[in-house]
Amino acid sequence: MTRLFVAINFPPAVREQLTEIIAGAKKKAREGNFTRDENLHLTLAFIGETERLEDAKHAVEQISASCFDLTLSGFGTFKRRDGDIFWMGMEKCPPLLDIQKRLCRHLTDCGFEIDKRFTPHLTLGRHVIFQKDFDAEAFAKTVPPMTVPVERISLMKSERVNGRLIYVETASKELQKQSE
Ligand code: 2AM
Repeated sequence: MTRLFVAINFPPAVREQLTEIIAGAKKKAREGNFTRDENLHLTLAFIGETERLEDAKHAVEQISASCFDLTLSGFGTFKRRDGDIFWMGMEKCPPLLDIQKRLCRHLTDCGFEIDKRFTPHLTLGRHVIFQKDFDAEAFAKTVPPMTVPVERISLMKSERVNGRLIYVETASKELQKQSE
């Protein structure tokens, strides 16, 4: 069985900036498991445990869409009993919603059960407990929005190696350049 998900990965320069943001957030946190630089991604669809890697590859490779820009902006938390999920948000992006919807359709057509609800977010930390005075809105004012070109989507394998979470790209689809 392989644990799979489809994601947008970010170029090193963007991950570097995100890692700086995480360093700032860490200072305001009492506890937290913050995302390592190489694991920063935006999940488009979670497939979960499957033996049908080839079908998943096929669904991802079928996607035909154009490159687009995504603007990362704002922060928030999903409340959890064992510490919150801390995330960076993004500005409204119709091409992102469109590609996510089409991807879910391809995966469903291939027989995968996919949760179609999509709350676009980039997870920066899990099990995070912030100091009482942490204010996500005030924190957001210290971080300018960041525009990122999206040129491919990736089928990712999630593995634990010696207790460490590792994500490996197993297939990808290049998006079309606007001029093509
Ligand atoms: P997230 O961090 O963007 O919330 C790989 O495990 C990725 O798949 C995670 O980063 C998570 O995305 C998403 N994921 C993991 N488990 C999930 C689940 N049970 N349902 C939906 N998405 C999940």
